[in-house]
Amino acid sequence: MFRKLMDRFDRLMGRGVIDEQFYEELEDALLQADTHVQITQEILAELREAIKIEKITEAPDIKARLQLAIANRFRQGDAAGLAVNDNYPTVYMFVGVNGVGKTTSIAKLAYLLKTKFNQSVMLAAGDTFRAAAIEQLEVWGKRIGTDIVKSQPGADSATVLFDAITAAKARGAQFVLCDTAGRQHSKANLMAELDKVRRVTNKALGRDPDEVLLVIDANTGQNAIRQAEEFTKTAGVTGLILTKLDGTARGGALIGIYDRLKVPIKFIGVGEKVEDLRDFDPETFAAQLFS
Ligand SMILES: Nc1nc2c(ncn2[C@@H]2O[C@H](COP(=O)(O)OP(=O)(O)O)[C@@H](O)[C@H]2O)c(=O)[nH]1
Ligand SMILES: [Mg+2]
Repeated sequence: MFRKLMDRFDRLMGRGVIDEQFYEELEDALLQADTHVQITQEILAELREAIKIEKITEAPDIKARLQLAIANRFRQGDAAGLAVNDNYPTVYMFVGVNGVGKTTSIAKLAYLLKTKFNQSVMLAAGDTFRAAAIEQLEVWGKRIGTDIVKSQPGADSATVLFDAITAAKARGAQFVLCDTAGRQHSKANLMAELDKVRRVTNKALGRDPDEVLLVIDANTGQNAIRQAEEFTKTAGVTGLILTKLDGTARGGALIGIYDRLKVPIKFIGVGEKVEDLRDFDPETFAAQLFS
């Protein structure tokens, strides 16, 4: 993701001096990767200070220190993992705008829960907006071997989720993963509908969904942050899933996302296959940004 940034960094280091031009070009490179202006300033300030105090002079050390400065902005306290409720089923709702990877992420998580943790999973085809969306989830369900609760296209999404939770209770399924229709965060009525879905979930479950996971396409740059802000305000988002990190040059926007939203990143998506879901770990993540 930061290949370009690093190429530039290497060229800069080839000049052999750490001067104002070095910092200016580094600033430019960070901004081009869509890093927030203020975060860019923080990273540069940390790097300047470290170079001075720790007396760093060698290029590889400066590079490592830059990576650390970036990794430091991905730290999110002790927010790792997903909430699991002993009172079955644990319910996760997936929200986000169209095409970000909600349905694919549901398939990936279902696969992970099933294969790695040996849990029984129920899928809820809550994206009733298009017939293709229901079919897509069905195909994944068959492939992974999980039950699915669905309805007709155009049916009430909240009802599907209610039925899925009820069915999961009856069958003793441990997890319900709820798909929802893509929503533009700017449309107030759709956001209100999302709130209704949440309330219905509450009715069927006796509590809020255990996680409301906002799926964000890492390629959307600063717009990803705006989506996240809006959804966090309206949909009670508890965690983020960042997708398509396998092909983005704009991931800089994600640096410092926790500082701004206080919503932790739970998983990252690195491809289109069910195996392509990874835990989020700041250090590993920051290291990958440079590979
Ligand atoms: N390369 C890549 N593609 C992804 C990833 N996650 C989802 N996609 C693709 O993005 C497209 C939209 O995904 P989908 O799950 O249907 O999005 P939804 O509209 O939010 O449900 C599909 O072609 C997926 O295969 C990812 O992590 N990496
Ligand atoms: Mg979908």
